[in-house]
Amino acid sequence: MSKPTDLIILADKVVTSHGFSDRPAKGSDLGEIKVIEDGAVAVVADVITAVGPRREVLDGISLSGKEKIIDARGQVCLPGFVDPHTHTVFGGSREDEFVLRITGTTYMEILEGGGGILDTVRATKAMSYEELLAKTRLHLDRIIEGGTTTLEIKSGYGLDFETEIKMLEVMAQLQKEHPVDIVPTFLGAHALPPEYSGRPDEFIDFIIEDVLPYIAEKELAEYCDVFCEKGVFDIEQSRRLLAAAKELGFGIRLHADEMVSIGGAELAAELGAHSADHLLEASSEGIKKMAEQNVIATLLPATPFTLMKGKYAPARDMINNSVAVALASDFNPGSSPTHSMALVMTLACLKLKLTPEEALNGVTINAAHSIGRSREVGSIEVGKKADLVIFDAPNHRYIPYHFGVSLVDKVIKGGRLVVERGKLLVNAST
Ligand code: IZC
Ligand code: ZN
Repeated sequence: MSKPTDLIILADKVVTSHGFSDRPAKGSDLGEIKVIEDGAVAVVADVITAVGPRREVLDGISLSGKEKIIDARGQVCLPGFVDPHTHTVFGGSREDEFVLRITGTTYMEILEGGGGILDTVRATKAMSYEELLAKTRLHLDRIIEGGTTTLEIKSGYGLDFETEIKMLEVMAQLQKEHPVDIVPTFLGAHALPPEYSGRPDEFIDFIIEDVLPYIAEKELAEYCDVFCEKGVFDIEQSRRLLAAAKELGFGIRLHADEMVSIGGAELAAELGAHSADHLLEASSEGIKKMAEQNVIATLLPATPFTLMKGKYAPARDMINNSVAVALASDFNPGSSPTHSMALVMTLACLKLKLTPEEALNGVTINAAHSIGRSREVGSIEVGKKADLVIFDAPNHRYIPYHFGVSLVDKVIKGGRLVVERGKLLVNAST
């Protein structure tokens, strides 16, 4: 006998991709979504057991009278957002750098001058584990209130053994206690620390020999990433690090071709990376190779927006070349101080010229593919985790259109109501 239903959500519209759990949505499929009018979702424990028109769903289940009903008529129900690229664990903030950039200093000039990432490294080192945990917890509260139910988080503000591990341990602890799901990535090669000045190869050796094996043994990260960029780590250093990481069983991803075209997209394809991210300057050859090797392009339009670059990733070229496009916030204290995936959808529409449907798949199912979670989350389909968001909106297009305020009313994470009227409930943490 089937288990009794625990939760039923009724919504004016249930909007989701369908059939892209095993392969990402590419080409014209990126715009494919299902809009179920007068829809319902049934949940047993933390799993979706039925989704469809209200009458069909209600007729298909036997009601015990004990199930909780969320009546979201007049609203839209979407899958929880998946954010596949963030730097959410960090000390301090960088509003002074924000002002410097407005007045003409570039992001890379600030980094070369010992600020930027290195500023955050100093602030992160200065915080105790408990302080960092508390600060990150607050960010996660706001993140889930914005409708994100799964996110990737990178280390990379330690650049030494102790602080990198401290960051990853903060993630592990919050995975246990916070309702949001975290996918941890090790980004030890995020910048060259001053103590290795002029010796980047030795720093890469240190990461490969002293840090990576420990993280692998303790299972503190699933992915390994590198800031592969002119003036940071070059192609050869990135290749060496990522090849070693792959050998140890990490999935690999890269910050690639963000500022200068140096062959990051090609390297991602060569190494069979899961995802290459940013890609503003990716070559057409690199884009073709990514398509051939099924590397996901994770695009982060809030970053060139913040950096006032006036240039965005060639999303349409990628889509036309059958590269799977995902979207992420790049939440970090420097180049993207936002974790709003609704804003990312707006920027994807206005700057990358994606349709709202393409943007929606970019922040849900393709984002789940970017971090290896497409079988569990990213769409409202039977068997998937009940991670759902209810928006005060008449339809899904309204969400990127009406920007600058959160339209999130409720968030259901693993079948539990954790956000109501846009606020995290006090008993939401475990
Ligand atoms: O803190 O500036 N691009 N890493 C690479 C970042 C941005 C984060 C930061
Ligand atoms: Zn990043």
